[in-house]
Amino acid sequence: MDLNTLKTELETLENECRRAIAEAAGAAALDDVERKYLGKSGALKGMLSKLGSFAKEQRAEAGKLTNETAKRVDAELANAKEKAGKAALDAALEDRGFDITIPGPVVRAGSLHPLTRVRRELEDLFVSMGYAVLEGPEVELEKYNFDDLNIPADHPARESHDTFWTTTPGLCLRTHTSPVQVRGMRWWIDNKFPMPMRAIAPGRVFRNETVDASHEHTFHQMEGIVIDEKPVSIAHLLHSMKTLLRGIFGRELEVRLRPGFFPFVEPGFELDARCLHCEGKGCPFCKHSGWVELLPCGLVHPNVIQSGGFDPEKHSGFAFGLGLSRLVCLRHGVDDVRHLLSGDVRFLRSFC
Ligand code: FA5
Repeated sequence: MDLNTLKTELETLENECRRAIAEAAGAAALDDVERKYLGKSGALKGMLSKLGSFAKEQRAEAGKLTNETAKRVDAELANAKEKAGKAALDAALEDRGFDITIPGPVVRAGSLHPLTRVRRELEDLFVSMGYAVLEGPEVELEKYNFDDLNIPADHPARESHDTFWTTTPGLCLRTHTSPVQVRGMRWWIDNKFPMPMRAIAPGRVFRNETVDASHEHTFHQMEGIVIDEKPVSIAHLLHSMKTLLRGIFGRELEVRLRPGFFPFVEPGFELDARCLHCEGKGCPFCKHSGWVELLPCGLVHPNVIQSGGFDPEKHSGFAFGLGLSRLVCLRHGVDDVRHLLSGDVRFLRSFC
């Protein structure tokens, strides 16, 4: 074969291909065309087998002509396939009555629960003051929840905590975060951490009590404890409580301190904050008293220091048990503590 004959044959084949492509209806038909002309045993591949019949000096030119034809047909085919794909999509969309002008569904971003936010803020604040953040178990031994906290077996404080007992004797759902006081002291000593010991322990607590706007059966507290070899006074305690409230509310809150009784502190105090819902006028949240019981605290009782493994002759300290759930309500204007763990998305969305 000579080059002119090859050119004519290629031209005829290319025209035939273009016609076949133009006539093919849809992607499947185009696949058939591809197989017939460009496939392994297709017509254009067959042309390459004829190259052996060319004189040596013409062989390169003949190969080039054949490849160029194959490339043009390939491009034509790719173009046709793209158009067929688009046409198929348009037809499918048309069929389903799809309207691209209708706005899509709104994707709502989630956000952190206000309790989580306030807890993290408090953790940052206390960590910046050198406190460690500790955790304790929610299912707690009676020993840590009561005995080691200087609460005698027949003490009314056990009743007032309305404990959820498990079927295992001596095991309950913790009624407060105070068990972490003793656990924390032991952990501090075991790890030979330097004094003073400063720690907070935020967490969930449980009480079997009648619920109302300011009382939930499941709520959050944050324990705080400082133990030092140097004498720790009520002035240290008050300074820390004021720093805590200023850090959370960004301003001085009106607070009042009154004597409070907890067997694990001596002396003990109740720090109340002026109710922000009613500005002190009285509402269901503050039980119409104008004040919200927020932050009981006191100097750690020597018996508790002893249970923790420190020597009460040489060590002293203070502790507090912040009502985290109530604090979140006060800060965010939530007038009923039961909203916090209700799982109601309308409530949660108001914090997005
Ligand atoms: C205690 O739980 C003590 N362990 C606190 C403490 C720690 C005192 C260290 C001294 C030293 P109380 O039962 O008062 O104390 O609870 C502490 C705070 O938790 C309350 O001031 C209140 O803000 C909050 N709280 C108590 N009961 C509920 C409840 N049912 N629902 C929501 N918050 C509550």
